[in-house]
Amino acid sequence: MARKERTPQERSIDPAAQQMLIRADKLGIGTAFSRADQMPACNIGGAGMCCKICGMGPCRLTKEGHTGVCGATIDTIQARNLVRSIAAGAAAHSDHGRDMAFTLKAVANGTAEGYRIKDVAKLRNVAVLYDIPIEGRAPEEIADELADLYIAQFGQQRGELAPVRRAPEKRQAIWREQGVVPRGIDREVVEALHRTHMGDDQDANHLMNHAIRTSLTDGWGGSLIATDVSDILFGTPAPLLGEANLGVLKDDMVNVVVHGHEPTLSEMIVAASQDPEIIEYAKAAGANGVNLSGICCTANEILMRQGVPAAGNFLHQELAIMTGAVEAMVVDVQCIMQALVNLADKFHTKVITTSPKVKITGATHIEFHETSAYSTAKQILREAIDNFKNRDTTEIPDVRESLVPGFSHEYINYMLGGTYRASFRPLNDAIMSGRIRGVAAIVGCNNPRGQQDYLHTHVAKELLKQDVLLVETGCGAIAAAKLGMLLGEAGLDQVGPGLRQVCETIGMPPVLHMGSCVDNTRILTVLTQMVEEGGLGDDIDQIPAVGLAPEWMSEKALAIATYCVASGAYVIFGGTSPVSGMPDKMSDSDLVSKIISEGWEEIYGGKLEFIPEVNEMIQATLDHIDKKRAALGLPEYDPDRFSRSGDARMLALEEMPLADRRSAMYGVAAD
Ligand code: SF4
Ligand code: MSK
Repeated sequence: MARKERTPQERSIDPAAQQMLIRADKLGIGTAFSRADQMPACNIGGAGMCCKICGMGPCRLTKEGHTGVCGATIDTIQARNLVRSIAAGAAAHSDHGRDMAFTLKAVANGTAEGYRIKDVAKLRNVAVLYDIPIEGRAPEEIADELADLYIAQFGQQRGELAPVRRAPEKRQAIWREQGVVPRGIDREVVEALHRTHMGDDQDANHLMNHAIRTSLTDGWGGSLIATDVSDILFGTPAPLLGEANLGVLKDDMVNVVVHGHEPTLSEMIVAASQDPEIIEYAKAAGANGVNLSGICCTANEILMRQGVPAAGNFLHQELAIMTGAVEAMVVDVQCIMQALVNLADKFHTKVITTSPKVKITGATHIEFHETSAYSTAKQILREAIDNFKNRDTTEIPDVRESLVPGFSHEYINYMLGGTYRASFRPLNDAIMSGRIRGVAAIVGCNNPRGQQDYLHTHVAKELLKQDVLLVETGCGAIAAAKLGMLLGEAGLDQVGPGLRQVCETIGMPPVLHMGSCVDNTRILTVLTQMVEEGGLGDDIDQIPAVGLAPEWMSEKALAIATYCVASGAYVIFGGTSPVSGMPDKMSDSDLVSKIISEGWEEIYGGKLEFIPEVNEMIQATLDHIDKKRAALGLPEYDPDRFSRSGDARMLALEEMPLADRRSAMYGVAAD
C-alpha cells in the first residue's frame, strides 16, 4: 500500500525546498520526495534479509530458522549484504582517491593542462610522513614520488597500507592484533566481493572482520589520499565567506551547477568561468556572465577552497533544475540521481556527464581528462552559455544564507595555537576543564524518506546547547549552512556557556565545516592529533567524541561509519538499520547487530548503532560523552560552572536581529 503523500513542509524544513516542491506539484512533476512517498520500503530487503547473489534465489528469509535454498542463515545473509555495501562505499571513495593520485602524477610530470601544485607546504609535510626526502628537491620531484607511493597503495598485495602509520600507535597495534590492517586497497575490496560470492565465507563474525579491514582501506587509504592530494593541488582550506541555498542562482546570468564529488573538473570550471573569453561569450549571449554553484560534495570542495556558493545538498539536485534557471548541471561521480535527465527534459537544462566512469542515458557526455582539463571546462561552459537562449520562466527562491567554511585540520591547529605554536592544547584543555563537554561529528547525506535537514539541524542545535563542539562534513554541513548555523560567532547565543567562552576566546565558530565526505579523514586526523597532544587518553576511543549520520542513505556512509568505529568512535545512524533483521518481529536474529555494536566495542572501543528516534540519538550522544569523561577522570560536566559571556561586543551582537548581526560581522548586506 502506498504511503500518504506528504506536504512540502513535511518533506523538508528548508523554505527554498518547500517553495520548489510546491512548484513541482503545480507543474505535476515528481521528485525523490514524491517517489519516496509512492515507493513503500521493502521490510525484508531493508533489514538485510534478502539474498540474491545466485540464481537459486532470490531468497527472502522472514522467520527464525529460515534459510536460503543453499542453507545460508539470516546471520550470514545480513553480514554478506553489509560487507558488500561497505566494499562498494570504500571502492567509491578510494577510486576517487586513485584518480586524484593520477592527477598528482600528471601535474608532477607536466602533462595536466591548467593544474599546478598550489600548496607546497602541505606536499612537503605529507611527504615527510612517508620518509620521502624533501630537502633540495623541486616540488614536482617530491610530488612525483608521493604520487607513485599513493598509486602503489591500490595495487599493493602484501604488507600494510602506508597511511595506516598515521593512526595512533595503540590503534595500529589493535588492528595488527586483529589481523585487519589492509594489505592493499584493491585487494581488500576484491576479497570482500570474493568472500561474499555464493558458497564462500559463511560465518558472520569472520565476514564482519573483513568489513573492518575493507573500511580501513577507505578511511586510512583512499579517502585520506583524496583529501591529501586535493589540498596539495588546490590548496588546504582556510575560512572564507560563502553562501548556500537555491537563492545563489541568478536570473541575469548563465547558471552552471556542478554536482558530484571530485574537485578536478570543478576547480577547472571555476577558473574557466572567470576567463575573459568566457565572460565575453556569456555577454554576447545576453547574460551578465557565468554564475557557478555546487550541489553535494563537489559543492563542498569548491566552497571550502574558493568560496563558490553551494546551491544545496543531495535533495536539492532536482530542486535546482526545478527553478528553470539552470543552463547546465555538470556531474562527475556519486550521488547523481538518474531522475535528473527526465526532469531536465521538462525544462531547458542540459545534464552533462563528464567522468569516463559515468554515463546516464539521455545526458550529454563531454568526457573530462586532466590532459585537456581547461579546454574541456571551457567547452562545457560554452555549451551552457549556448543554452541560455532556451530559458523559459524561472522561479528562484529568494533564500540563501551566509556561512564560513574552510576548517581543515591544519587550520584548526593554527587557529587554536597560532602560527608559531600551532597546537591542539587549547581544545584538549577546554574538554578537560569541562568548558567543552565533548565533540560530535555530524556528517552524511539527506534521505527523502525523512524530512530533509530536520535531523541534521535539530541534533546540532540540541548538542550545541549542551556545550558539544561540532564538526561537520558532506550534506550535513550544507544542511547546517542553509540554516545559518555556520555563521561563526553570530550563532553563539544558541550555544552553551562553556563552549561559547572557548569560541569567543579563540575566535572560532561552534560548528566547523570540515569539507566533503572524503574529508571525514580530516576528522580522524584531528582525533589523532588530540591523542598526541595528551590529556585525553592514548587512543581515539578514549576521547569524549561521537559521530552521527542522522539522514544517511549511501553505501559510502556505511563504509565511513565502519572505519570510524574501527578507529575507536561511537557512531550513531538515524533511519533504518540494514541489519535490523526484525521488521514486525518476523525474525529474532540480531547477531550481526550485536557484532557491530557490542562486539566491535569490545575489540575497537567504538560501535555502530542505528537510532531512529531523535531524542534518543541526542541522549545516547551525551551519555557516551559523559561516560568517556568519567573514564578519563575528568570533572563531571556542569553547565553552571561557566557564566554568560563577558565580551561586550558579543553581548551587543546577541541583541541584534540575525541579518544585522551578519552585516556587523562580515559586511554581508542584510536581506
Ligand atoms: Fe539463496 Fe543461497 Fe543463492 Fe543467496 S546464495 S540467493 S541464500 S541460494
Ligand atoms: S554527497 S554521500 S549524499 S553526504 Fe558526499 Fe551528500 Fe551523502 Fe552523497
